Amino acid sequence: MMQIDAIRGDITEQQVDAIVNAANSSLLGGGGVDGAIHRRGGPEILAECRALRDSHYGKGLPTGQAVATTAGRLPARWVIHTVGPVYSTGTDRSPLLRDCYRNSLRVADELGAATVAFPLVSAGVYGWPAEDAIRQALNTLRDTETAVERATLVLFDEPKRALAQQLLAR
Ligand code: AR6
Repeated sequence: MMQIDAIRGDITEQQVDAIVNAANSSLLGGGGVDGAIHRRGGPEILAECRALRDSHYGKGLPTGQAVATTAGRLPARWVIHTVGPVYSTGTDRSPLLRDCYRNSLRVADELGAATVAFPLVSAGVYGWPAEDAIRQALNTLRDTETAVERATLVLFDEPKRALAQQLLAR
């Protein structure tokens, strides 16, 4: 069974096989996690993203899906780019949020990645309430069939890490 951890940290510093990027469907960069990954990983990642757009995703990567590139100068070997849903009070978009974690694990399996680090997808620019984002993340990681050995949820601040730890302990 996959081990699940929650730590406080910076996703770009994780020494794992693959880190997940909270991207947007353009795959061409942005702020938050996405900005940090491209800034620290260097131009190679963006070049691969452009090639993916040209070859497979002319209209962009759909919300909930995931695709991999190499990781440039980052310690990880791969970056798995996924597109979280923008939070909405009118519609329940949580199935799409869970798809991000499920599909990222599927891509990790295809790569043969044994260790994967996830940011809290959608919980920044995309406005998802942190506590629910953490619940969705942990429940989906726990319920997904995968050969990945360890998934680490990397939280950017201490209150979120503490909350995740509390939910994990249940
Ligand atoms: N390491 C770990 N977590 C981080 C880091 C980091 N270096 N930086 C931010 N966080 P966000 P989203 C946390 O906005 O909501 C981009 O412009 C942050 O505090 O990165 O899915 C993309 O291009 C929050 O808890 O992702 C898209 O347009 C969580 O990571 C859009 O933002 C996710 O915040 C995606 O928005």
